[in-house]
Amino acid sequence: LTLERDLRHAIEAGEFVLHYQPKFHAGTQRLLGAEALLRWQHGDTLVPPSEFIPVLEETGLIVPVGRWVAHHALETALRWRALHHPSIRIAVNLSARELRSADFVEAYTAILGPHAGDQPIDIEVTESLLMDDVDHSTHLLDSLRELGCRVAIDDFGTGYSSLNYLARLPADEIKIDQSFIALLAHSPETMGLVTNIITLAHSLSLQVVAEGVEEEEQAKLLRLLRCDAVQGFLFGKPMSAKDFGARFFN
Ligand code: G
Ligand code: G
Ligand code: MN
Ligand code: NA
Repeated sequence: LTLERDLRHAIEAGEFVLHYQPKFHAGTQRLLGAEALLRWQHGDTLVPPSEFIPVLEETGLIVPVGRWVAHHALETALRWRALHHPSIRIAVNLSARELRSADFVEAYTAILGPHAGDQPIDIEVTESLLMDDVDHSTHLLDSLRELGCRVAIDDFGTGYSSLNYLARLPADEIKIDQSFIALLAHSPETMGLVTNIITLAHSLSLQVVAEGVEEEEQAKLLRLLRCDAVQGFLFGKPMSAKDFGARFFN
């Protein structure tokens, strides 16, 4: 496959880039951090993740690429902290394949361990990924938290986690999937559901982030519901580090 062959060369060729989507405190709208999202600069085209992440996962290339992501996000976070924003955090997404790699803990300890005392990197994992093997996942997430990373459950509400399971997970935050936020202002059922998700999360001492906030009305409702943080096109799309700096650090 041409795609696979091209992806094999993409790391050495320096073709991967990270874009950063800002995340804000819902009440004060203070900038809290960013989510790093992988892009592939292949020739003249910026290839979106939906077109190449499945291939990286199938081939196992996601393991070295994921480590590049962690390393690169760390460098960006350290630079931003030193120059512009002393408490900014950057979250990276982890796929199932990476969590199951034999040397996962060693590899992440090597990258993030030196900053464990003042860790700027957080981790996002999906519910379905964790459900595959709850005991092992719990152990891995504990290791990441020992490195000072905050752990977020991504796309929350789209999987099948039981309450019992959610209470046991070593997580710091849930990110409510954007499909719920899209319906928030138009569906009383969704409004009820999101209200209950936030109450439940807070009762378990989990912070709540709303994803995919596109309209002012959604942001207003989320503030009313005491949602902790917001992310979405209303506040900023994923953008290059340069554009992020120009927009938020001036
Ligand atoms: O912007 P958006 O199209 O960037 O991202 C699409 C999906 O790709 C997201 O749901 C995200 O989980 C996944 N993704 C983006 N960057 C990374 C990455 O660095 N690693 C992994 N494993 N997934 C990523
Ligand atoms: O990791 P995760 O599955 O949460 O990936 C986030 C995805 O959501 C990325 O593809 C990102 O570009 C996209 N995204 C972020 N904010 C918005 C938004 O406000 N609206 C829509 N439609 N997509 C968004
Ligand atoms: Mn994510
Ligand atoms: Na998500």
